[in-house]
Amino acid sequence: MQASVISTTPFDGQKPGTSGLRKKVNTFQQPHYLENFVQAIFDTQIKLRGGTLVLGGDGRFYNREAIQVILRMAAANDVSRVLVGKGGILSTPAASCIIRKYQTQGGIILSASHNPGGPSEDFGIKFNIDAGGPAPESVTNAIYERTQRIDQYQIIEADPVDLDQIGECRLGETQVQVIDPVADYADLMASLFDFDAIQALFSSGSFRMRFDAMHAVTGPYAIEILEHRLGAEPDTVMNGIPLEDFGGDHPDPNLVHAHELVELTSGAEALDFGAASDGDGDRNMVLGRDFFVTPSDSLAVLAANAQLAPGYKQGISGVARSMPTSQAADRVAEALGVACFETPTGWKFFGNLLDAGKITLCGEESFGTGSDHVREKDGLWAVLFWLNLLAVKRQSVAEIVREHWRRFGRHYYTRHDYEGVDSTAADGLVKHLYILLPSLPGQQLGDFKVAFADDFAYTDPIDGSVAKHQGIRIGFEDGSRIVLRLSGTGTQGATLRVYIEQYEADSARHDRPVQEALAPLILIARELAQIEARTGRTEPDVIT
Ligand code: VG1
Ligand code: CO
Repeated sequence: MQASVISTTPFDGQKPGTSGLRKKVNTFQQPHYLENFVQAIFDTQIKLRGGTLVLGGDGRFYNREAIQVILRMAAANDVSRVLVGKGGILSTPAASCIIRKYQTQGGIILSASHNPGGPSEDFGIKFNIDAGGPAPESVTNAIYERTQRIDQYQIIEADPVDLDQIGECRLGETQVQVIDPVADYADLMASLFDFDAIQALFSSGSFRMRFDAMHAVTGPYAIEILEHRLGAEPDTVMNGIPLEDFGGDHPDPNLVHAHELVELTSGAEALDFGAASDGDGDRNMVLGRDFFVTPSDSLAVLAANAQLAPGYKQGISGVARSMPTSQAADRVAEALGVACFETPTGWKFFGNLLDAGKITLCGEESFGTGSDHVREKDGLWAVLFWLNLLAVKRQSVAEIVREHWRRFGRHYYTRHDYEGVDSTAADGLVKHLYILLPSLPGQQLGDFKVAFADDFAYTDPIDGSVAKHQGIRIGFEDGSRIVLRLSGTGTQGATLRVYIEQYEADSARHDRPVQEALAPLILIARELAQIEARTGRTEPDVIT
């Protein structure tokens, strides 16, 4: 079949952010917009010619149309085989699993993750390399550069592929396989966790849980694993049917957007365990009875208890956390005598460390936790890890975390997000801080003395690549920190994220309300950054 060569001109701003290219749906719907970006992937990722591509998305609005376009472009660009998820749907961690398991040359994932979906909401696309992880900056920069010069793309004319039937078909010379990714992913989970112990916990009759799939991609995976393989009660999975608009909500597993689950785990009738994941299934939130596990703590607890899960019984080689994530994991690494790495925000920075075997576990404060089993953060994996701990320890979530704090101390932690801020004001705020930074060390701010203040840069220990301007860190002598950075996943204006952390060794002081415990540092951050004066905001939009 002859491929058509279509003339095109570059679009501004096709630069991937923290995790791929994310824009409003109507931006992607412009003629040639998606095609230009996809052609830039094929032009720069030459291993895909003659190779195998994994393709799927989180099922949001425009997913199906985009899949059909990418399939016809893959055929025109000599990709020999495409593995596409049934219905065009693949969770991000399942895509990573499939890329690795079938030794493919990479994958294209269509997702805007936790951002809302629908005709006037968000869409996204990203490329994952053959190791299964999000493309490193060298690759995303090459793709971006190509989008700035692109003048044509290739596509074949063909009828749409039936995405709803498992099976094979040909599109030109390209073999398209519609696969059921749930089984491969579930098998991987069964190889890592003690399914017998979790099954026994579920059948004990004394344990009640819910998993909130938030009408996003994990529903089918969670139903198969939790209800079918592990014998959890039917209806353990709530909002389990993926919808194009996620039921009109933000598929963002935090205390604000997963409030239904929060209510189920609070009060007299509270469940023992609640968990949720996001639009594309890579994030997780873990709740106990009247208890919220901060993602930074979750990473630390999993690291400290890793050997209780069969997949990690040999122990861990090291851990990594993104820079704004609390230092709770650092203390565990120190106790275990393993390395702890501090990387910029975004999962792509963990890839080399995982590939080199330097780390086994990694995580981000933004509800992301994962390990070397795939190269993405993995929501259900984290939930199963917690279930494995609960089943083996026979303690409540709160008991496990409190015991952890008694041993390692507590890192009080919060993140304040100011969304949809005027971009010029946000840039001005960051510039103001850059100017302030050199004068801060040694200064006394309230009860806190500044130990260091910098514009975080990271040199990858494996390939020596350098990532600059990854956020502003202000560290105090007692180990407390204020971190500020602008989001790289938003689609409207700027989002300012302010991260606050304070260490408390004394277990008599581990039960304070978080916002109260951190109030002095929160105030210092607001004043230093002149948040109100520069953005007009007196309160954050989201507090996690
Ligand atoms: C946010 C989080 C970051 C995460 C990224 C992608 O990025 O802070 O930790 O890796 O989202 O997560 P930003 O630049 O908006 O702060 V997901 O679940 O969107 O793939
Ligand atoms: Co996500």
